[in-house]
Amino acid sequence: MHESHPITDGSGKHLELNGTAAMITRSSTGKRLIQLTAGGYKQIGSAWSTERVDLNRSFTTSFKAFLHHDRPGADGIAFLAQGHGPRALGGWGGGLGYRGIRHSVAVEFDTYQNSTDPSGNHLAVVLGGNPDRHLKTAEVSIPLYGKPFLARIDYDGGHQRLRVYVQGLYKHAREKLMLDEKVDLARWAGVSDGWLGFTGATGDRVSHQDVYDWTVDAPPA
Ligand SMILES: [Ca+2]
Repeated sequence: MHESHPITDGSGKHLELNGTAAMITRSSTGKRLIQLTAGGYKQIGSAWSTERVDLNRSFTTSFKAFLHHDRPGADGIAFLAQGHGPRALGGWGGGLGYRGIRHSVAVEFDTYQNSTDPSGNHLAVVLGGNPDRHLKTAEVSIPLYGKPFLARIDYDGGHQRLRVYVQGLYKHAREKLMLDEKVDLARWAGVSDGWLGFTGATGDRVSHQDVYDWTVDAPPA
């Protein structure tokens, strides 16, 4: 096994930030986090690791997310493996910041029900940067909005299987497997060595959308 290394090391130097994305320090804890959107309307942010990952091999990544505001908000965030590069940035609102990032596989954490969505609290695997077409969706048993949660995404390069686990960040919370799909990351990204990271967006409703404690455990590309 290879070592797991944190991407958000405090300095943010291994990250490329676009749109409204910024490294901020949460005042209550002093913790550094990636703020994808900052509570305004029609905001779009993305954050990518500048270190590429071999998408033909297995990797594991985990992160915590806190999507919050003082009232019901939108639209959510997505984790992507993509082949465009560290400046990739997609569409706002229901596009979750990845609409139009064509060479990609997205795992969305969607907090607002658009017409093509099953609910306002779902996960989905999406191919080709088109959030109107889900390869697979899953209802989440914990709220994605208003409370922080932990997500773990495993990719089995040998069997081309993507598994997504979610866990609440409260005492005795248990990790649950939410999605288990066959998907060829390198094929959809259009490259062998791709970029991992996050997108997030707001529309007519707003949200603060923060990602922190992000680690990637992968062989070097
Ligand atoms: Ca949505």
